[in-house]
Amino acid sequence: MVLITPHAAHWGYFDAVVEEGRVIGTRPFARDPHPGPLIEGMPDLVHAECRIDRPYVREGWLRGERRGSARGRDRFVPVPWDRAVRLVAEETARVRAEHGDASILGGSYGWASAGRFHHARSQLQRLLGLGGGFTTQVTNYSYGAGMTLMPHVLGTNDVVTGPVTDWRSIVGHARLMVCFGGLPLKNGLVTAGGGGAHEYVPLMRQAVEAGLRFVNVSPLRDDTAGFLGAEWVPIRPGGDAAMVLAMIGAIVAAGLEDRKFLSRCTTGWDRLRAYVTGEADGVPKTPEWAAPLCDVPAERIRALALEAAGVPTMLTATWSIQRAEHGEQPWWALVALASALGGIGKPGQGIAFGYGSINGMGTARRELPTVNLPATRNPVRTAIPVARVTELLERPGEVLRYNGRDIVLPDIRLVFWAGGNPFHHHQDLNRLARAFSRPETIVVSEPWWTSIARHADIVLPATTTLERNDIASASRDRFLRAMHRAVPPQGQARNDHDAFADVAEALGYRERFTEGRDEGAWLRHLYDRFRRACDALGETVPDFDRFWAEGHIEFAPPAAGDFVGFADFVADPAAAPLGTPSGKVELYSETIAGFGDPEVPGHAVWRAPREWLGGDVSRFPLHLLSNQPATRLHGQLDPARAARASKIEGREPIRMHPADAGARGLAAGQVVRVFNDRGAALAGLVLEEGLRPGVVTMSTGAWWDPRETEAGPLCVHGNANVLTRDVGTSSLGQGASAQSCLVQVEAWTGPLPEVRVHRPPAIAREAPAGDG
Ligand SMILES: Nc1nc2c(c(=O)[nH]1)N[C@H]1C(S)=C(S)[C@@H](COP(=O)(O)OP(=O)(O)OC[C@H]3O[C@@H](n4cnc5c(=O)[nH]c(N)nc54)[C@H](O)[C@@H]3O)O[C@H]1N2
Ligand SMILES: Nc1nc2c(c(=O)[nH]1)N[C@H]1C(S)=C(S)[C@@H](COP(=O)(O)OP(=O)(O)OC[C@H]3O[C@@H](n4cnc5c(=O)[nH]c(N)nc54)[C@H](O)[C@@H]3O)O[C@H]1N2
Ligand SMILES: [Mo]
Repeated sequence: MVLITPHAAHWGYFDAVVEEGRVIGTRPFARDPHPGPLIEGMPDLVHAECRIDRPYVREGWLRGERRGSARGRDRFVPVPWDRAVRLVAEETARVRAEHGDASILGGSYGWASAGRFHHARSQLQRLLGLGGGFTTQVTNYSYGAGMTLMPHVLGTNDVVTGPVTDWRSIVGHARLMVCFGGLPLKNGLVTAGGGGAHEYVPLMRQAVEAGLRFVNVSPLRDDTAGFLGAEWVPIRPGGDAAMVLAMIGAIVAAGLEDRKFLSRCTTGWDRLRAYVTGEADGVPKTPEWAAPLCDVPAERIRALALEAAGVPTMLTATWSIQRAEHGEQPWWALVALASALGGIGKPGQGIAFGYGSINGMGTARRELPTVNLPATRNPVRTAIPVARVTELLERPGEVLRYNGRDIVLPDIRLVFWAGGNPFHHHQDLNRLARAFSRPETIVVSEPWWTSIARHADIVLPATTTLERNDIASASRDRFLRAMHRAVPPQGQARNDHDAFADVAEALGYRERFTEGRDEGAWLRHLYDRFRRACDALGETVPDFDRFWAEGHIEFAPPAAGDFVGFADFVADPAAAPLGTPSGKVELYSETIAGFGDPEVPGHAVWRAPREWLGGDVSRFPLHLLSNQPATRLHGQLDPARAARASKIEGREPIRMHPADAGARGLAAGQVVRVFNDRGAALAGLVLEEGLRPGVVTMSTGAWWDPRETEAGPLCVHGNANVLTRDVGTSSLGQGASAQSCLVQVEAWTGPLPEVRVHRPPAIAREAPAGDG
């Protein structure tokens, strides 16, 4: 018998097709105007060979080998669930008692899966919060630098997270859209929390029909869809701030800055202007100054600036351009450019970040409540910016400077991760692995044998979403989805909530953790809260049973009226001030200047990154961009069909300009070694005309498969993060700076090592009962 059940993933809503207890296929959500192909990988995931079939404990850990041990290389010993639960409970209790609650790291950054009740990180933080607290992580890898900066500049992060000026407004009013980093279609495949509507392709087509001209300022031509007919400006990676400051310089030189807007709505223009004209430092930021930095011809920069000053212009940048050293600066400079153009708050104009970074940015929708597991209090106050995790483990007791504060790094003894993979998301993995040998115990909950599971001491096998009931709900989507359980738990996998409830029981607080509810009762409870919140806004939604039976709810988009970011503020800055100290757009921030870091002064500046093509390229002459994968979501779906089909000889593709390949005697389809002083990876060569020479791209997400070689550690599969540098964007944002990375590429001449990472690791025989 074939069963069809409603379900959802970050990569789209779908119906699961189930036969005899196995997921055999998927059908896209009927209401999705432009469903993506990644949902087709669901059967591969649920029934993957690399599912964790039961709980395990690392062999050496059982022998008492804790700090500085062979984590990541040891064998795993199968243990029964009750023993795994007891070990987790005893370890957390021991570490709390001996070292204090802050010595547990429970930040657990990561995307986990769609479905808001079984959201792994929320469940884990509930467990650890009720148990006494934990050191947590703030900000994110996506836009950590930008989200720390923007409250100083605009008093809000709406310009990054939304709501942003919507596409209807852009289509109706803009004539030019300048896109730093482009508007990559691949990024629109995913919606955090699961999305029912992929509307960006139809929306962009409307923009083309309306005659909007697009400019793609990016090293990669494909960052805008062919049908946009965009002009391609192949900028040097990391050069954006120079180009944008020079555009402001050209506008000022032509006397075209919008003085009325600048005086009504901004503060600090005089300071920025003095920097741009060179009065402040003797260096006028002209297009001729910027050209050798960003490697865009001066005339092109000037012409684009003057064009933007003459027609209604929308500016945007992807989140990626701030994921680089000094990544705060191009974003701040873009806010300044939008201010000089006077477009902020006007229909179809101004600035917003991320139209090309994720699905749902700029789709017309109403701001409605979402379904979420409410957070519990965390009694521990220590929080680190998420991307400083290696430093946290490396230098306990030392100080980390972040956003004007000094954070004293705690001494982490136990790490608990559920729903994220630092061996996917973090930079310089060889260094991270060394740092991960320092804690005494690592506990990981995972459905698959990902690299974080392989670096655990205690491994808890989690269900996938298809093995449980849940509700998908995303702030950037207009649907809400019932996620019906489609198949029984695979192997001994359990829901994070159930496993953690047992840990809570062993520690004496099951009732506080579950509040006496099981899965079904929780879903009703969360839905009812949501329904009441909708009621309060005058929005009627069906009761739980009807929602569950029908499979989804739709909130119709607003019938008319475009959303324009900052419209209220610009209409009357005194009546609707921004949340900045001055109430205006801060082109100069006294607060940031007061932090006293000469690298991050009070206004946007040009600062050259340490690794880029404008600097020393004698040893590593290629700039590596590790962008988001078209075939996956991060490390998720790497074992599924789309990602597998994209590999070359089983290796992750690296894209390179034919001229760079020719100079190295390399041919398409060949396996190459990509390397720098931090690490090396094998990859399969793809030649790409639409790539700026000197730049190579390798998408993130190939599971890390490290081997020791005479020349040092080698990832035989092609994980870009063995190459990236692990340093904060600056003392302000401390964001990830993965995009500032130089490498060299050469032919791989040795025998091809087997990629083993999609199979389970070495398993030892079952441990005799009683020890450990
Ligand atoms: N070089 C480079 N690195 C980057 C980036 C880059 O641009 N370049 N981008 C960064 C960005 S923006 C991000 S957001 C991060 C993403 O980094 P992550 O969010 O950490 O990556 P994912 O692979 O999505 O990790 C989610 C993990 O949760 C697990 N999981 C899924 N469902 C469940 C569940 O129900 N229970 C449990 N226990 N586990 C579950 C999955 O198997 C997966 O391993 O990567 C960052 N890293
Ligand atoms: N299919 C798919 N979609 C995703 C994700 C995924 O894993 N898979 N991840 C999601 C997540 S978590 C996030 S945070 C977003 C991230 O969204 P983004 O950060 O916007 O995505 P990226 O692909 O890293 O970068 C977009 C493009 O920016 C360009 N770029 C890089 N460096 C520079 C530079 O210095 N200057 C200029 N001008 N351009 C540059 C690159 O060519 C790259 O293709 O994507 C989301 N969407
Ligand atoms: Mo992200």
